[in-house]
Amino acid sequence: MTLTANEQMWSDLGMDLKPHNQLMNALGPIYGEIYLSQKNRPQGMGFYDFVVGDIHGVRVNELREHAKNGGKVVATYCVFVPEEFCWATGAIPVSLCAGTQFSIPVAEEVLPRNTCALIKSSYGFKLGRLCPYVQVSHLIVGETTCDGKKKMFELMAEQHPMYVMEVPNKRGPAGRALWQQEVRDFMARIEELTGNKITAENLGEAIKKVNDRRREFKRLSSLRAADPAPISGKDALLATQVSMYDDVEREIQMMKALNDELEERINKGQGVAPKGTKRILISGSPMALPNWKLHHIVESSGAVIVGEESCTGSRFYDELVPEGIDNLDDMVTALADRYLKTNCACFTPNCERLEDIIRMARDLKADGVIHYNLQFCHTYANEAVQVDKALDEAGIPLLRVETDYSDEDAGQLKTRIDAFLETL
Ligand code: BJ8
Repeated sequence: MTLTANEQMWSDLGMDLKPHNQLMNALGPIYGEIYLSQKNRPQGMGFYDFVVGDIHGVRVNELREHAKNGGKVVATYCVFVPEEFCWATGAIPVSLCAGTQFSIPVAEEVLPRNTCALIKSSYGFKLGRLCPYVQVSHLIVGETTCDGKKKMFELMAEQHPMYVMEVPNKRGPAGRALWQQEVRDFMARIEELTGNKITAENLGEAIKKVNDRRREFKRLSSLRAADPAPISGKDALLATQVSMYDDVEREIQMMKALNDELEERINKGQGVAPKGTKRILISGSPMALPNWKLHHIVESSGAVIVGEESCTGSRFYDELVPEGIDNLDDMVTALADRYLKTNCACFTPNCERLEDIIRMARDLKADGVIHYNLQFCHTYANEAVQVDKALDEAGIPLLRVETDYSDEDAGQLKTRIDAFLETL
């Protein structure tokens, strides 16, 4: 049988071609139904359609070429991992997909079924040899954010070179000291992997670049405050998901062009849904590519999503690393402090997240918030009780949903979301 160029590449990367082809064949129609069926999309989304159209091809090929030329690829699962060290040393960081039901059955042969879908999907991609980004990477970086993840990483270490960063549970002086050391240890590990030294100069450049991408995402977020909304929540989510594994400079360009176009649309009063459409803020667990389930249901019910308080949303871009520091040690300290501001439910207490949700709901003029919880994620499920209380006090309507990646509960979710939208 003759292999296509992509199939040859996947085969060279040691992937299991048969199930992988099934995954690729399934993705096209799903994308068509969820994304391409939308009306009034910004032209700037054409780039993201192109990326998803060859999701395991063109970018993987770039990474492979980079590796052939002696470069390193560092795969990550969490926004706690400081990607700046990778860019500074010429390594390429890629955030791994963990958002599909497809990779879960193989994971459930090993992991307990009552584990969160994100963990099972991540593990299944490696175990089933279904993800070329995992295969092409020289190192996977995990973190101790939740118990399920850290135990899964021990198993994954049997399959792939792993490095795990310890994230503290509290942000006090002891937690900060631990994190400062963890960040420095990770920096040393990246220097060792790449054979390149981190200097004030190359780190300063990397900080500026990643901040520039964050600035474009912050700009996108503020543009989404317009009514009518200039872009759907689905499209904004997709741009975020893709930029987590794409080249940082290309993303700055693409996002800038998209934002310029959205600004024009706002000036002309154009949007993706009529003025006055119900506006929803999503808050909670991250939605790793290609998890578009909740956004699709909400927007198919006639509302528009205007923001995501999530690691595939504001937690990815809100905080900038301070620039203009010329001493390497101070630079690393400032960088570590920036990452410690990630308001993940793994922290106790995590009051800052409650403040973020309320601020975002107000800034984006959301009519209501949907709290998204991946089933079996205890940190977010328990924190949702406090989110409920804080939003109640702030007079912001909230719906709490708990789901996974399967379609089994889609009908039931839609009924609940329709009912919630009616009350707004
Ligand atoms: S900084 S949210 S990306 S840890 S959903 S695996 S917590 S059981 S993903 Fe996360 Fe980093 Fe925090 Fe963000 Fe565990 Fe919960 Fe699953 Fe989770």
